[in-house]
Amino acid sequence: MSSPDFGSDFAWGAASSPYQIEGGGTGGRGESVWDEFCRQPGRVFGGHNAATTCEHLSRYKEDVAIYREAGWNAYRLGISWPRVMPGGTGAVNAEGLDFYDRLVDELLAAGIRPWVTLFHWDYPLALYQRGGWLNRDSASWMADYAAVVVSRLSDRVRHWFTMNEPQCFIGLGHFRGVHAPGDKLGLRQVLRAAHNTLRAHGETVRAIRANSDGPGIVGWAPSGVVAMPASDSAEDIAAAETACFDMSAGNPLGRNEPNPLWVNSWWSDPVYLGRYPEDGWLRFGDAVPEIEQGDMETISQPVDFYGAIIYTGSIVRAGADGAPEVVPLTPGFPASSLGWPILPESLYWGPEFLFRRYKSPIVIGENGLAWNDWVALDGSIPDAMRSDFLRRYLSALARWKSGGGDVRGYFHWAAMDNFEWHEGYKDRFGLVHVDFVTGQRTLKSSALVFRDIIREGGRSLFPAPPR
Ligand code: IFM
Repeated sequence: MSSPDFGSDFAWGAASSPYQIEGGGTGGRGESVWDEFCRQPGRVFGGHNAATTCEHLSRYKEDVAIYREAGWNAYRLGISWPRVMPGGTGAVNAEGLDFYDRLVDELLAAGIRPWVTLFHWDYPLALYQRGGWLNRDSASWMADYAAVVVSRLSDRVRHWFTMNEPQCFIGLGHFRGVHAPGDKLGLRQVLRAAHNTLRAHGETVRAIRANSDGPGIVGWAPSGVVAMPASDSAEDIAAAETACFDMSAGNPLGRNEPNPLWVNSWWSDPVYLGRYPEDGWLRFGDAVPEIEQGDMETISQPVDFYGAIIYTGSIVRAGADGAPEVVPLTPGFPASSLGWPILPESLYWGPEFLFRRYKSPIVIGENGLAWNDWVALDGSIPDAMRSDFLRRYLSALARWKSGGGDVRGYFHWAAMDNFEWHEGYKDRFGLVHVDFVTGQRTLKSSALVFRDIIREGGRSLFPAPPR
């Protein structure tokens, strides 16, 4: 295996989403399901909300300047649908669209390529009131909105994600009810909403291609279970690969998760292979969605990359009959402040298994660490755990790349500390520290480590540290 060379085209950067950083219900933005959710007592930790958050809306120039200082050549930003179209469809809020126009210009002037996500969970409340993702029209609502954004920005923006983690806004938002809109629908309705979400992705891909001013590079950003083998034996590797995609009730990941919809194949087989996985179809029985003529063709519009979102995973071995079996983590196993196990090899095996099945270049859409960082007496933010996390995870990715893996970009989550949905502000994910009282931004130590990695093209990352 040679030393990794990520190449000069590799996208190195960090990610954010509009609702989590923008703040300010001003500027003509319409309400989203998250505004309504935050108002409901008990929904969000400490009663926090995103009314102010990072004030990125007014401080975006300062933010782009610090991103530049951090050495990124790319930045994954999201567009707020209700900021562009306050009612979800129809009238466009010129002030909202102008904001993204200026942001894109500012990024380009700083030498940072914008990778734009069209939908990152702040669903327009007005559309939810019209049935939301349960309504078949939701697919064209999203495509119409996307067409407006793409028509305006595609003379400068080349890279697009249609949506971020449908597994979360459907699974957590419409099944488990812990995210907005807080619904606990039955499986049949959840699968219908998921199907419409997939149709919306496909129609949005079409809208991007049809309205682009230049050649667009289009993908999406799903999450899903990542299993990594307990050993290098062929049996354990096969068992881990099976666990990533097998929808049968015998899949230990599919069974133990509260939501079997985290298994990758339910979402990604339709997009990349043009069909739902047969074992999932059997498992869900009468609850499966109605498929109309043309739906699968819409959903499987060709895309250019797989924007994998990977934070953690499970260790899996082959059981007595070869079937996957989860290896329990030892007591005190390293974990983030949110309790997510630290498993750097997920950034080797996740891309490996996803690429084997879908044959699409990988872009790491998100990867990062929640931690309770604070400002030290000397004014620095010595987040040693995040620096170590970065080196370990990126080393695993470098090892995959060195072995021939096709990875085109890495976006750390998050660009800056922000509103972590129902967890409020108690955990920090940023490379940039934000003081939520004064608004002051400071690069954390990990941002400097990341900058060094970027400057040397990742060459110090190899070989990967031991598991
Ligand atoms: O903050 C979120 C982000 O919005 C989507 N992916 C996971 C992150 C951490 O929970």
